[in-house]
Amino acid sequence: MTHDKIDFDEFLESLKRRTPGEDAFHQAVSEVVPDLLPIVNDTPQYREAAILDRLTEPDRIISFRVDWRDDDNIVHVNRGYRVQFNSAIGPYKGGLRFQPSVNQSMLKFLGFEQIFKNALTGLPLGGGKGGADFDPSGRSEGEIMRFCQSYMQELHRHIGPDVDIPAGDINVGSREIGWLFGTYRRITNQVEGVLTGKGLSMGGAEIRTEATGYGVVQFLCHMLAEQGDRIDGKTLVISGAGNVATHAAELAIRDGAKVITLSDSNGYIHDRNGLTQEKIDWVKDHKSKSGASLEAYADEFDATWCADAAPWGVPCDVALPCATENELGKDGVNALIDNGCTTIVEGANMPTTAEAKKAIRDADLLFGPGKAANAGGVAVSGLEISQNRQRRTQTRQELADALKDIMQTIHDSCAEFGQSKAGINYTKGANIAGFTKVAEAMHAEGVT
Ligand code: NDP
Ligand code: 2IT
Repeated sequence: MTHDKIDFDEFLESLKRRTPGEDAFHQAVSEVVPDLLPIVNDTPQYREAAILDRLTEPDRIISFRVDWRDDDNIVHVNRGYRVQFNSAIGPYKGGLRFQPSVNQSMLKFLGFEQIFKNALTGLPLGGGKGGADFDPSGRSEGEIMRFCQSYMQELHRHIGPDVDIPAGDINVGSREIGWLFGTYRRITNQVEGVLTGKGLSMGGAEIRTEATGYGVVQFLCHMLAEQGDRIDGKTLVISGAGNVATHAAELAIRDGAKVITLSDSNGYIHDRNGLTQEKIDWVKDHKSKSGASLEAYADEFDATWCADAAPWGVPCDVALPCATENELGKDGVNALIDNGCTTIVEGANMPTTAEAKKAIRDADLLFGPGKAANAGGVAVSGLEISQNRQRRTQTRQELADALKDIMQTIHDSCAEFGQSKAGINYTKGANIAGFTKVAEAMHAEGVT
């Protein structure tokens, strides 16, 4: 039993000793724990219950072999994972990512962030994340489907509508969720809402596809409104060309902003005329083809292609990093500031490096953290679970209204918990608002 106050450096050193080499996980913990320490150190029962040690150790990590045959009948072996991080407030919930760089550290960072994000939605959802080091790029539909089927052949043992409910993430969209869901149904003979992000024909929720990107822009609008400002007339630089980026661009344009970039792992396009709905639809269609590069946009429309680069040097008012973790470093932030950017809102999970965050704080930029700003996706996933359990469907309008309400509530909770004389610290607000809910539940259930 320890009642000692916790020192951050000692806490981090001990975590690093126990989890060597898990840099992304250490980064995520380092960004959250300093905001929580004042509360934990002032609450003896949290220290006595070792809340922080328990919150930074996953409930369990499942890792397994995934065998599959390519179109030439050659057998491949990948590693699949599910990190079931914390279920104090509800079943594990979080996406699946298929990317060659997937490893345990990456999924622990994502699962850890998901605990706070899910708590912020106000829905009873615990935190989890999963995926595999499988590279779908350049693979045929048949190959990706066989991979999904093989992955679910093991995963089905560990999930369930009251246990763990996965969804999509990078390279896992409604097509892959359909194959995963179909395999689960065939193996278990249960038609349960055990995955979210399903197509509408399988009980998916309207607006789930759009929800993350739309929610990011709604969160941005609330942040601007708090400053007496508005999105219309603003110029936006967005990274990514996937689910989050294209839907953020879509709503931003509808709200009167001008979006001038998108990017992928090959480079970025700079469209000085601004994206339109027609151009975004083209991007969605083009990027749905396995391995397609955004470079073709520059030939299709009047735009510049910048290979092997990120869009942070392009002048703008607002930047929305919506591709992947650590895509925006200190130099990128400084370039954005030099070119007039005043606001950064994270669409991706942890897209800004620790150094970049310091540069953002030093320059006093308006900053929206991913765990709050991109929570719209998992929030609508939560609504999809409810509608599946009740065997009903909600209309697009009902779900769109619910998403709007949830993003407003998340903004207001962050503003309340992050309020200071210097203004709102949204990161601190998100960390504390999410933590408070989870810590109360963890404390209430006791320790064995
Ligand atoms: P998608 O797979 O739909 O799109 C990912 C995009 O990011 C693609 O344009 C991809 O380019 C680009 N990208 C991926 N890796 C890199 C890299 N290393 N460098 C540069 N670009 C890269 O994923 P999502 O849009 O769903 O996810 C984007 C981010 O948002 C992730 O951080 C995810 O965790 C987060 N997120 C997603 C949610 C969702 O509902 N989908 C919910 C909340 C957060 P390319 O096509 O070349 O690979
Ligand atoms: O990072 C995320 O919040 C997601 N990938 C969505 C998770 C979900 O369960 O909808």
